[in-house]
Amino acid sequence: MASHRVLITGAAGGIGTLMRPRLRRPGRVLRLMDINPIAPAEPDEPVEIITGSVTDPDLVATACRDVDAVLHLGGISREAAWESIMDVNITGTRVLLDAARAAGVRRVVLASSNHAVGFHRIAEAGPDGLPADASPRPDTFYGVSKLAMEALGSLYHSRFGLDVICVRIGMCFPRPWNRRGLSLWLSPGDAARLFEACFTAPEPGYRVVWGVSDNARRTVSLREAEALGYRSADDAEQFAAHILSGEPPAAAGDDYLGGPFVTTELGRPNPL
Ligand code: 15L
Repeated sequence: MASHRVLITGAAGGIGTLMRPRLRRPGRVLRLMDINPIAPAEPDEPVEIITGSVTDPDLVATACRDVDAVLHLGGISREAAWESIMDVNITGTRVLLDAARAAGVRRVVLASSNHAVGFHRIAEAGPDGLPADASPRPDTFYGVSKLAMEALGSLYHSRFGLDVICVRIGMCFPRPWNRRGLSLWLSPGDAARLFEACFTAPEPGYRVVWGVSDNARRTVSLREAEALGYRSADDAEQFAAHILSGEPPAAAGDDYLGGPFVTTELGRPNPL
């Protein structure tokens, strides 16, 4: 599918900032939207900037106009009070999908999270890693919102035929920084490769895939993402010696995919 204009919500956030240079393509315009300030366009950088909330239907309708694909990163990216999670992550996703449908956008990529299934035990993940169709096991209100996001994506696919791909992101940072990261890291380069596969896969319909690099200690499956055309080029193992030399031997939630999120207090912002 041609992606001449791609809307990225949450463009000023951690992953949005990492993706901005990496999703640049000849002939493509990136439309960047965030409630927080977005760095202005570099000379000759083909970007359009929209400031405001994903919960604002009029603004999101404008943002979706003449767009080929949406990468929906906008939202709260950790545990928070139920009301704000519900408003920004759940209502925001519904507003986005509704605007995309009304504007005739063909494809939407939703940033889901490992915390949708954070209460799965790593030991039960199986030899290929936990599959993307593992049962819902949220670890926080945040995790619940990511399941709701996936459910909304399914609904808008079934009702209106939108292609919707939900990417359960592991940990997308410039480099892994703790033991969990050795299994769940999604390198910025791999994130761009995966999102590009999501934009270009022919007729994906509705999918849920894992978003991680092909880490030696990977605990989740890459089969579903590879079926879309994704090929990881990175592995967190190069950081293992450094990380393991500095980290205490055991941490809360170590047995679970969601790690420390499984013990965090519900509704209270947790450290990332
Ligand atoms: C997430 O879903 C968060 O968005 C990210 O900031 C990390 O905290 C990550 O999960 C994690 O599992 O550590």
